[in-house]
Amino acid sequence: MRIEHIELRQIGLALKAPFQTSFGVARQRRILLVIVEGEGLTGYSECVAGEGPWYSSETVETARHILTDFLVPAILGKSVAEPSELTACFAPVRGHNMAKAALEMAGWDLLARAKGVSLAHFLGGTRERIESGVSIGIQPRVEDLLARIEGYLAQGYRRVKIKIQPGWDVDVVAEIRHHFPTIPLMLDANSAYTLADLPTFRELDNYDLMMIEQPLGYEDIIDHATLQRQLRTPICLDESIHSPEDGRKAIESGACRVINIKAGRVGGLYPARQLHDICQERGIPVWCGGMLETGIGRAHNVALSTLPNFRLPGDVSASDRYYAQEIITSPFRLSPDGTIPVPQGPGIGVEVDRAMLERLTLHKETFVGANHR
Ligand code: OSB
Ligand code: MG
Repeated sequence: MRIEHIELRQIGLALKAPFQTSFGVARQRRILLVIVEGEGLTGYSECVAGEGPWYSSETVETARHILTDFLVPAILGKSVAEPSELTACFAPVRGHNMAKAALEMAGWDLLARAKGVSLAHFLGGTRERIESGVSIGIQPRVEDLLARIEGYLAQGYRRVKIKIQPGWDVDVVAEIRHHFPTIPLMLDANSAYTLADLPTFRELDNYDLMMIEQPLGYEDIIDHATLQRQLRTPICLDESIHSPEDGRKAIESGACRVINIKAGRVGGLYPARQLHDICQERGIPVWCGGMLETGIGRAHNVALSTLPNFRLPGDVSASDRYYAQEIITSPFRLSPDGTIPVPQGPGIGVEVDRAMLERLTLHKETFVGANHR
């Protein structure tokens, strides 16, 4: 497959409701999409970098810079037969995993379409439906959180994750458990705590939680291992795992018993699958994280979640979870049993609504390979 044309397109979308985590509040999103063309086919992906460097050091602007000046030139006009070749082309660039992943994932979509197979099948996935969980941000009041949980459970979601931060933790969890004693419940701290908060974690340990996600530093492994030794509740790492090797080291040092896999965080679907395999070989279950994706990023997450060691419901919720407007023509819907069907068409298996895309576009840049108009 010759990479003939690459487009970087930024769209603006309003969240249905503000999404608050320990690192900030999102209301309005600016999202960078990557559209790759070759041999009459088109591949799509979504960069998960945020507007500001709060979840990780990358932003929409750093991703745009790295893509424009380094990653696009590394593959434009070249022939690519396998996705692993993209990973190899990007390897000289240190860091910037979200920028790399965006282009790599568009490449996977394009190559799957060229083979006429679904992305899930191309990845080696084994599921036709994926189990869906929901992530709920910090709310103004506990009553608001309880109402939201009730609403999502009624829709069928199989697992509830709530965001926590100092001051919004033990009391909130106690209140949830009072109203919902047995729901599969987990917490995500997004690195808001330190080992000095051990007493808080000891209390949280009593609430039958599925796991606590990323309690400590965003690049830490050592302190997480210290914390995990003192808790029954499994620790799940998100921010700290930037590569398959990070996963191996975290598991070997006892820093976690579960890993959240986001292709954007580890540099693409190829490294995401390697991380999945490393976890599987070591008996560590994984689940697919989310980054408030539109239908395009969601489609990639659904495909990734079909790999066999995605054994826990992920943060891959229905398309209507975050946005009123949709950029794919058949949005992902939750079945009453709390699963989402995996699209079977070629590539990501969903069609992009080009008219809607145009309407939402804030900025667009295109790159054309040599010997091609
Ligand atoms: O830590 O998993 C996270 C959203 C933005 C940044 C980081 C995270 C999240 C979520 C939402 O938890 C997951 C989703 O897309 O539903
Ligand atoms: Mg997280």
